[in-house]
Amino acid sequence: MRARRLVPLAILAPIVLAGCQLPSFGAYKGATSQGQDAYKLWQGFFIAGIVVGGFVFLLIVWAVFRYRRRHDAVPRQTQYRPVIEILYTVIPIFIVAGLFVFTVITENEVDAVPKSQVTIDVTAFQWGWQFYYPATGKVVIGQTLEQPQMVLPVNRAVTIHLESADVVHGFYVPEFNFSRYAQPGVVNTFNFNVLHTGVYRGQCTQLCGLYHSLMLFSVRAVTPAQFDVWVHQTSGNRPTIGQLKQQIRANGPGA
Ligand SMILES: [Cu+2]
Repeated sequence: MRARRLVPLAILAPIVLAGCQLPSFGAYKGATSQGQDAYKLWQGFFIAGIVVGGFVFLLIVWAVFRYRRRHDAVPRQTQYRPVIEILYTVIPIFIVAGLFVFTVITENEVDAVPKSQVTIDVTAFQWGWQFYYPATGKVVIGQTLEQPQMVLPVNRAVTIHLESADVVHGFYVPEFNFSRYAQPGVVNTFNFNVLHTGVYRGQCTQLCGLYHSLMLFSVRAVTPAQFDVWVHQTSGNRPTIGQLKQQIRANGPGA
């Protein structure tokens, strides 16, 4: 009888588990090595959640059927089960401790700033972005609909110094699984190791005023050779942050 009940489970299990072969659980796989670390942590958390949630769900279903109402008889009442009580206290503590340890390991990997070959100073302002390359003096700047583009090389460590010229902004690149505050007077430093060439959209994630929703940018990852050519091209006469802010105030967003 028991064995017969297990047959549907044995059929269902591979089908359900097969879905777990490529589980992204709605997250980006990460176009940077740091983003991939965050992605792996996300996967681990999600699988842990499925295991715990599935176990709790099975217990609920079991209790519902095992102790459903029968002949108005009160079921046998029990209390003080030290073994079970210790288990349901200790196991969750171990689960939380495990999640904590993996989180700390991932945070240390994502926040590590080893020496890099490329440095970019990113300044957020109302409402746009400036990307400054101190090695060559190259500047990219643009507001709202101009969507300025930060160019960086793949397969090289790139260090970003992020700050704000006015209020708090958020520097967010979804495909990097990465977001940081851009704060006035505080420089946030982090590294990107981009793995694949391509264009990745970015946006401000901190409500920062009238044209916050238009505060967009993109990141273009190119080969190191292409980057070296690009970063040595002169950027020409670029407006300053102050000029762009005046322009937005006078004419609204856009070029
Ligand atoms: Cu902003």
